[in-house]
Amino acid sequence: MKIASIEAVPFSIPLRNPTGFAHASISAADHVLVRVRTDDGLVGQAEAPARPFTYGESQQSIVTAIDEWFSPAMVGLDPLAREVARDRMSWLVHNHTARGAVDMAVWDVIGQALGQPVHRLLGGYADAMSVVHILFASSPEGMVDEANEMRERYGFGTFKIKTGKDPKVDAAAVRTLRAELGDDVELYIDSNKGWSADQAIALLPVMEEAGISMLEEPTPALEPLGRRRLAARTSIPILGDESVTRMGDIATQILDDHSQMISIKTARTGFSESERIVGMCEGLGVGLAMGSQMDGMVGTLGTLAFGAAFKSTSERAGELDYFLQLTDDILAEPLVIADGKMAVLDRPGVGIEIDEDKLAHYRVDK
Ligand code: MUC
Ligand code: MG
Repeated sequence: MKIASIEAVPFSIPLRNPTGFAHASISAADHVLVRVRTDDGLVGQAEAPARPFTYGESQQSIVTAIDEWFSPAMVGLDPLAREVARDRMSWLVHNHTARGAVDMAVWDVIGQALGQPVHRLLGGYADAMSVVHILFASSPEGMVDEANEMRERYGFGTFKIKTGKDPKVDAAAVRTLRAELGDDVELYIDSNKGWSADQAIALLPVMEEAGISMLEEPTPALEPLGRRRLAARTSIPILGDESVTRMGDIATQILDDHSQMISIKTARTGFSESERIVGMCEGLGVGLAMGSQMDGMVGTLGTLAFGAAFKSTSERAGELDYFLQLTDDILAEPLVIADGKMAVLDRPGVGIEIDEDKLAHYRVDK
């Protein structure tokens, strides 16, 4: 079996409401469906989300990177030669989500070829994951209403509060959510690097009082001393996300004590690189969380397959619900969240089945 071609299909699905966070906002899911075809007729698939503010990639740059670099590097390769694939793709610098999607689509092929779900091939630890609901910044009261509605409808027990714009508003949101939701829900914050170290330090009493479990990207990663100063003043672990995208960055962040936990996003490190990150973090005694790159349903299936595979990635709730923000999706069968959990699919590969009519409708290249 050989990889015969790789196709990159850009598509765009409007969001129900614009998603805003510290420095950016999006109003549509501008994603790319990556399809790896083999000479014996298998098709592996994955989703690459364009996130210019995080990785400097656009929908067009993802398509170009795949057409011009990743595809020539991979065509002709045996999909099972994973280490050769990893080596070839590692020389194509940056382009995180393009590389991540090609890697996941190759794993989808491998699962189909072996007749096994990818979550089993990777580790097969859990058959479901708890799901986090992300509360994007609105008024504190608006967030409470949303959290209560989502808890009622889907059974969520963990909420991530998007912060990082205005420390006063952030403090009010954290206090109000804890007071209104009670002590039996887990709350953590994600500032997308929006606070200065001094602002974050001044907010620590509020975070500690409210029992916030993790501080995700509180301050700019490119100011390592500020981050280390913050970390030294709190027992709440700092969860490294967009500042820790590669193995070397992760090692540096952990050893310099800028991050005490690591977010794994399969959208940016695929399955192959993410698997190594799991091993490195376990060895260093650092906890893991499955993050979302604001994935649609196809990307969410990748996060779920990977997160459920390992003990250390399935123990805490994963960010598996961003697709609820999209007005529609290209996955044929909608994903289900019940009692705060999402169950793995028991199908060969990642289990992605695309609704071709919807893809034809939302694709932006034809
Ligand atoms: C998150 O966890 O930060 C927002 C920006 C980004 O890169 O990912 C999202 C969610
Ligand atoms: Mg984040």
